[in-house]
Amino acid sequence: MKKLLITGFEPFGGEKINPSWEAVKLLPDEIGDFSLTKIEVPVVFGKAADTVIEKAEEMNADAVICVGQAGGRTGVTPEMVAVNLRFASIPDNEGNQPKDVPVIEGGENAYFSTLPVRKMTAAVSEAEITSSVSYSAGTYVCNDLIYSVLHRFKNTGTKACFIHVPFIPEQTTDKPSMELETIAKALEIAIKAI
Ligand code: PCA
Repeated sequence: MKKLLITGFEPFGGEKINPSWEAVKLLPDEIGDFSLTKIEVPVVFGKAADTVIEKAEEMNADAVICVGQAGGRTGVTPEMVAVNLRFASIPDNEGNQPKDVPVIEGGENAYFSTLPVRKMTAAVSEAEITSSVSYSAGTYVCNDLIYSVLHRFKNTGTKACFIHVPFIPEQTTDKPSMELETIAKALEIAIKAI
């Protein structure tokens, strides 16, 4: 079987849970051709990437999918691109708040995802779960993580992408949300489409 590292984040920004890790935890240990390794990642610039890269190297992952919360989005949104920019409007979980500094000094301006995000999104939409391709993962820790992973595994057999997911109903009264089980189902469908 092929090896997939799938990651979710710890809570941040005053939230008590992060639907990304909650959904990843619900996934079966095998999906399609992949056996899954799941880890929870800190919401800390640099540390998130170090954690994921170390694990992906150790297990010699064929694919890496990082999942994160994008509060306010209505659907499951695979990210097409990551940019070499850190700009935090709130501090990360260790108090860092970088403003307009690169993720990697001298790195490419941007990287495209190396997993088939358009195909993955289409499969999720076909199952009648709200989903669209996103063209910005922001400039916070999620972008930082996927930029670093794409940089590290450029021109290797390890393919990667990021998927942002909405709040779950327990987190909000006035923002869009999606049931946790639906988010997990969407991730499963996306993985099957790779
Ligand atoms: N979402 C944040 C960081 C952690 C998470 O789940 C982001 O979109 O950058």
